[in-house]
Amino acid sequence: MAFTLPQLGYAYDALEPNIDARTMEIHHTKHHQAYVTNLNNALAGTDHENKTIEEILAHLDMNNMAVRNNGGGHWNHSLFWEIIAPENKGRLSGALAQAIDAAYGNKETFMEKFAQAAMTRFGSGWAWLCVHDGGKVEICSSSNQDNPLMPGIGCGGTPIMGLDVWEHAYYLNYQNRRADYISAFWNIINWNVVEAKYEAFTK
Ligand code: MN3
Repeated sequence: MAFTLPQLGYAYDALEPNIDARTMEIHHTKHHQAYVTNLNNALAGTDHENKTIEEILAHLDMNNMAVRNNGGGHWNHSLFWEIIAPENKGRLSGALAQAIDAAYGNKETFMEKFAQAAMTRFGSGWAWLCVHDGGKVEICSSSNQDNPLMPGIGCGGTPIMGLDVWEHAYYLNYQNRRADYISAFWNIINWNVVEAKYEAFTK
């Protein structure tokens, strides 16, 4: 089964002014589509062809750059589209809020640390909020299209929230102002989805 580009649950212009319509359209139809196409090409005829993307990433040969870059790209963007929404949906609450308080003291400190991880990722990459077995949460970041599901990335756990800090995610609207893009991200998080992912992992 070839991988396919997931549909978004909102229109390209629905996230404005936080993320502009042109960025969303190019990001989805060009960048993410290219990861899907290139991943399918890289897997064609191999014994990975019928595996889930999570299985592929968990047992990835990190020297296989085509699958590493494009498999990561496909998984990362699929998560990203899911955890953003035209306006904040829900609020940080429940078991996830408790886990964040346990790890970082309070929501404000968590947001600062997450923004710092996104800001200090040099070049292209992602900032993550991950959940570990037992429910502990951890912020980390990784470069390019790597993610914590891959072997040896160094920030274990399963991402339940991710922020794309590649320039292609923000440059048209924000140019070099990554900090402003990160601030805007807090306006469009779908906390209901992030919390549901936390609860699905820990139940
Ligand atoms: Mn991207």
